[in-house]
Amino acid sequence: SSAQIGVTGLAVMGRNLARNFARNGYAVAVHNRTPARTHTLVEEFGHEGTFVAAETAKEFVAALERPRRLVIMVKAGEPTDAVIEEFAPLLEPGDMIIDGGNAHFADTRRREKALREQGIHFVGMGVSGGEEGALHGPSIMPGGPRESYDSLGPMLEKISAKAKDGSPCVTHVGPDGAGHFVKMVHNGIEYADMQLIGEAYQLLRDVAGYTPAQIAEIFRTWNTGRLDSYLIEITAEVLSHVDAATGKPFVDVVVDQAEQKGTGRWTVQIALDLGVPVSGIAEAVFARSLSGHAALREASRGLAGPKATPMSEAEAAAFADRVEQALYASKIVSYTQGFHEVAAGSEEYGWNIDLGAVSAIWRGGCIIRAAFLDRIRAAYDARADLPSLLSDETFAREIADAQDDWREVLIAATRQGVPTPGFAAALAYYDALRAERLPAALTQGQRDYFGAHTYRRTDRDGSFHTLWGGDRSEVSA
Ligand code: NBP
Repeated sequence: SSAQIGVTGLAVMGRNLARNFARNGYAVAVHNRTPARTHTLVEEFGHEGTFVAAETAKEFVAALERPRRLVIMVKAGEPTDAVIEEFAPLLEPGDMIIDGGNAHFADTRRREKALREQGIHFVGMGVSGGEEGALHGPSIMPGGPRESYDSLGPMLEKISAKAKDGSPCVTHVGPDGAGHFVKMVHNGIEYADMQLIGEAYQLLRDVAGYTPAQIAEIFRTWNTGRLDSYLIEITAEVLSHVDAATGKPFVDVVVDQAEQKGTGRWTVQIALDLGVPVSGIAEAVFARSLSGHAALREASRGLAGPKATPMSEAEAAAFADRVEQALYASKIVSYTQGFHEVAAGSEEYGWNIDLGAVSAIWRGGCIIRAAFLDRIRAAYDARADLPSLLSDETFAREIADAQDDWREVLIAATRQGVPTPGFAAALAYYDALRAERLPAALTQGQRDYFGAHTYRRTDRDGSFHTLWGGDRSEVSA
């Protein structure tokens, strides 16, 4: 028993995570259901560090020093349960199972509870950054029992991405499913970011008339400012790429139907359960789903749209600046919504999640890494119980400065018939939150009319009902 950590499940993610541990000086036991993967790993990368190849579950467990730390990196869902069932009987109290897959946090809660009864520490660990991140440093979101972090944390801190200030992009997020919950919301925010960037691209193309190559340059410029982020950077790369076979912009030869694996959808489903308005994330999920309805889109091709009005060069340049403002303001709103969901999940499940720490570990390694997250961290550092990111003075001021352009962009989009569900949902959320009065008062009146659902009054405590079918007098309910 010589390995400090073990990884089972050696597809792209597991293999790279195992190599990352080994490159950082840890002896790593490696195992995979199909042993060929294990041998390939050791043959190809054995020189990078100390690997202990195990063919069977027994060998694997025997290779680990105690308390054992066993990382599972298999397909989420049933395979994870299968692996836990195989290994748990071989473990002893105090040992640790760490699930680095994209598990649903409810599954993580169930598994943590079952394993706790056997004295095994179960750590649901969100990992972001794709295969490159797994190898060079991902953002890591471990949940599970606090004490497991005492021994696991330092190892994770070593292999994780580092933020610009050098701090590791990992923290103990909270008990049981907290880590996977936060990873889920990370992915939801990622969907929203990608949708907003997509809308910006489409506006620059269809309203301003720029080519993909010109838009790539615009994104490159944006990436030197407050939008500086991994997603903006790769957007410029994708837009400037030319298809070798046709000589056309790559983006024009790709089928425009976006796929999804499910974490964005979960974010919205859970938000609905928690009653958190994540309209921007929901629009991003729906936009992908709409894009995939090929037959429906085909059937709708001939529907009427507005007449196109081309822009002059000067108008286009001014419009591009406005789009940057709209994108930035919408981004603030989607992060506001995402952090609201994390706060609501934390409250519902008693996780006590530190929102500032969450934004700090997203600064490096993960897909949504961005300079922007430093500002979110600063906002929560200044006030840990911030009711919403929009209540932070800096963000409020930035939106105040951006809002005229944001509205202009949506007017232009509407006039030219360019769909901008993300920008529009973000602005509607902003306007609704700041509104003095909402039509919800009318909704309450309607509900009371048809269903005697009662309402509260602005001037007195209590619940009331109007006798709509009678003399319309009011009674206390
Ligand atoms: P996959 O999700 O493609 O899973 C393949 C691995 O699962 C192989 O090692 C396979 O073993 C193993 N496996 C399966 Br499938 N069923 C099994 C079973 N019943 N018992 C034991 N092993 C089983 O791998 P991945 O893309 O490396 O992702 C691993 C995890 O990391 C997933 O949960 C994924 O959602 C998550 N994740 C992925 C990314 C990413 O960018 N790809 C990012 C973040 C998180 P075999 O070799 O014997 O078939």
